[in-house]
Formats: sequence, C-alpha cells, structure tokens
Amino acid sequence: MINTKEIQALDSAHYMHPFTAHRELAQKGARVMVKGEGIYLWDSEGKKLLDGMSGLWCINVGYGRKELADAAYKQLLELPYYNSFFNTTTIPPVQLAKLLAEVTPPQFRHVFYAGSGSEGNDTIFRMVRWFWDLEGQPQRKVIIGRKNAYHGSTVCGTSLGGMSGMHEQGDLPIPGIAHIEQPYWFDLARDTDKDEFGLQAAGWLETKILELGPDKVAAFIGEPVQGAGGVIIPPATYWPEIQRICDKYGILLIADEVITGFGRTGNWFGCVTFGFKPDFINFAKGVTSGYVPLGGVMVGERVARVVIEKGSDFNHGYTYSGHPVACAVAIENIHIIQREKLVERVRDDTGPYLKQKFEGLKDHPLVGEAETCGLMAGLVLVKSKKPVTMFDPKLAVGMVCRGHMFGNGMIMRAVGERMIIAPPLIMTRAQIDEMIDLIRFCLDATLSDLQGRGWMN
Ligand code: PXG
Repeated sequence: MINTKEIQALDSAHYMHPFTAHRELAQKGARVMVKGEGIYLWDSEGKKLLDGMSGLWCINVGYGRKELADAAYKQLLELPYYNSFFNTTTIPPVQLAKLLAEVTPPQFRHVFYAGSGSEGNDTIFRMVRWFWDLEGQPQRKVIIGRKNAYHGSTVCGTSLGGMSGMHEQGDLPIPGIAHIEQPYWFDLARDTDKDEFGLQAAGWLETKILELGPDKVAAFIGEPVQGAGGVIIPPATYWPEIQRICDKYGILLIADEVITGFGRTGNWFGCVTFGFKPDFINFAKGVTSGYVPLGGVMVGERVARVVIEKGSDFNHGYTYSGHPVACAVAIENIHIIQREKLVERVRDDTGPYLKQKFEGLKDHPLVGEAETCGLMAGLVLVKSKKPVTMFDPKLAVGMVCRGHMFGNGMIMRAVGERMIIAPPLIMTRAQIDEMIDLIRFCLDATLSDLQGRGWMN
C-alpha cells in the first residue's frame, strides 16, 4: 500500500519541481502518479485519469508498452553505454539515424543527437552560427523566434522561446535573438479573414528582417503548431509564406517539432502537414514516446553539405549524444508507430473524428473557439460569445476549469483561457467519444461554478 501523505511530505521536503511554486505545492501536496496503461493513468489514491496530454506531449504510443521495456532491457544488458566521441560509435544510434532519415522529409539524411528538446535547440543555435562562418558570412548572427513560443528551458532555449515570464528570470534573452508576434488569429484578428491574417502574420517576419538588415539574419525558428503556448494552430497560408520569405533572403528555416513530430499532426512531421521545407528539425518527446529521454536535430542537406565538406571539428556534443539504450527504445517506438499505422490512423481516421467531435463543443456557452490539428486541440473559454467577451485573466478561469477536469478524471491543460489536449496517438474512436463526454461534463461543472462565483455577469 502506498502512503500518499508520506510521499508528499518527502516530496515537499526534498524535491524541487520544474515550473512550480514550491510553497503552494507544499500546502496542497503533489498528486502522486503510480501507474499507466494505454491512455489511462492511476494515482496513489487509486483514482483513474484519462491522460489527454500524453504525459507532457510525449507518450505517443501509450503507457505500458512491453516492447519498449524489452528493447531497453536487452540493450542495457548488451551495452548500456558507450560514447560517440573520438571516432567511436555503438549500433543503435546508427540504426536509428537510418530510420530517422527514412521517416523525415527527403532533405534530411543526417542527425545530431541530444538528450532533450532544449539541448537540441542549443545544438541548432551553435550549428547555425558555425554554418554561416563556414559560408563566409559571420555577420549573420541573429535568430528570429516568436512571442509565446516554447523552445526549452536552457539559457538558449529560453532565449529562442518567447515566454515573457521565463525571460524575466535571468535577464534573458541572450543577445542575437529577436522575436516577432505569434500567428494567433483568435486573439489578434478574429474579425478578419483567417488566410489573410496568415499572410499578414508571416509578413511580420519580413518586416523584422528588413529592420535588422537581411545580411545580419541567420535563421528563423518556429513550432509548426505552438504547443506549450496553447495549441496555436496557424492559418494554412502562414507557413508557405514564411518559407517564401526565408528563401527570398537566404535565411535558414528551423522547425521545432518536439511536440509536432512523430505523428502528432497526422503526418510524421508538422512541416509536412503545413507544407514547408525546413533546414533543421528539432525533435525529442515522441521519438521514444517519453519512455527514456532522447532528443536530436535533423540537419538538412543545405547545412550538412557545408559543415561536412568545409568544417573541421564541431566543438560540441553531449555525454549522452546517441545513448544506445535511448536509441534502442526509439527504434522500437518508431517500429510500433509504423506497425500500427498510427500516423495514417491520425491522418485519416481519429484526427478527422476528433476534429468533428471537438469542434462540436463550440455549442457550449463557455466555448468561444475550438480547433484541432491531428491529435492536438485547443478551445477558448469566453465569458460571452456574441460579441466575444474574454474573462479577466486575473480570475484564472482556465485553472478553475482544469480543477474540474482533474477532479473528474480528465487531464486537460490550461494555458490562460485556452484548454488544450494532445492525447496518445493510439486513442480509438470510442475513447474519443468518452473523452469528449468527459470534457463536456466538466465544462458544465465549470459553468455552474463560475455562475456561482458571480463571474459570468
Ligand atoms: N521545443 C518545444 C517545441 C517543446 O515543446 C522543448 C523544445 C524543450 O524540450 P525539453 O525536452 O528540453 O523539455 C519543448 C518542451 C508545457 C511544456 O507546459 C512543454 C514542454 C516542456 C515542458 C512543459 O506544455 N515542451
């Protein structure tokens, strides 16, 4: 029998959690998760939860996959670790590199391994600058990112990202990084045509390039769909126009696919769904379905050719670059995705089904907008719909709603007033029905709660 109180006491005594207010957590006590199976989790009190967030956007093939445990066990016994420095390698990272070259778009034949999504972005930052040095244009230093983007929590990842709360701690961003506004139609331009807005939002990149000087700009980085920012799905016109602008000025294009990779959007990678051709793909999370940590950077031919032919040593790498156990798990994970046709299933079956059901939530009095892309989705809680009136952000209604979700066994995230999900890709139609019913039930509970507090007037 698990003693929840004891774990909670030890937790608050010794464990500093990420992105957490510790005094508050100590008062409430952390929820202790103890088991997962398929799309469900159980906590230490025996409560069952439907995990609408795939852990943290990563358990793509679901919990409890024995194949992944077996792959790790076998490699742990055979060779738990050896490095890839000093002209050595092990077998799993080589085999995984071949597999990654097959599932990514054709411009990618090379991978540089990292341990996480944040590390991958640090690798990209350094490789971009090295590339421009080798090209004889060392003045091209600036990388342009976007407000409300998430690119990780290291100094470089935080700086590339556009989260103001993160920038405030530690005097970030570092020099050499600029930001433009995000393509968030509902927030910025809901009275205008969506496709028009997509072009306008992409145009902000050109404005920034001209402001900085085109010869100073090295690259643009973006998530195909902003995940942590609240599942911000750009209009269809956005990415092709971003591509056109990057091509026009010869700027490298970086797709941060830590969330959108490995089937999430209904294709292997989000850049395929949104029709653009990046020079780098940053990946992590779904590559191992989160079973063990692994990240990496797909390096497109434009950059790979130069750094391989003209470059000497890249003075950069991590102890765990190409970790054999992580790579063995990733290989088996990709094989599961292929065997069970999860990408095709999301594209042709469960993705369209979720879209129909999730958009149906728009008839709820609290829901001002509801949209999906593959198996990721977001809705906006509003005070009234015609005209749209938003809640005072200070009320944190998203957190109120999240409380009702959790309390009723549904894990749905709140990002401000956006309620978001990214469930495991193994989810069936019947489970989508179950999830939508739960969400609707919890939205009703939230509505009565907000009415009771007098917040709907
Ligand atoms: N890029 C993107 C697009 C991400 O979503 C990272 C980089 C960093 O990956 P690592 O493995 O270093 O964490 C991420 C991570 C949230 C949340 O609150 C999202 C992430 C991480 C933590 C919290 O949604 N995404």
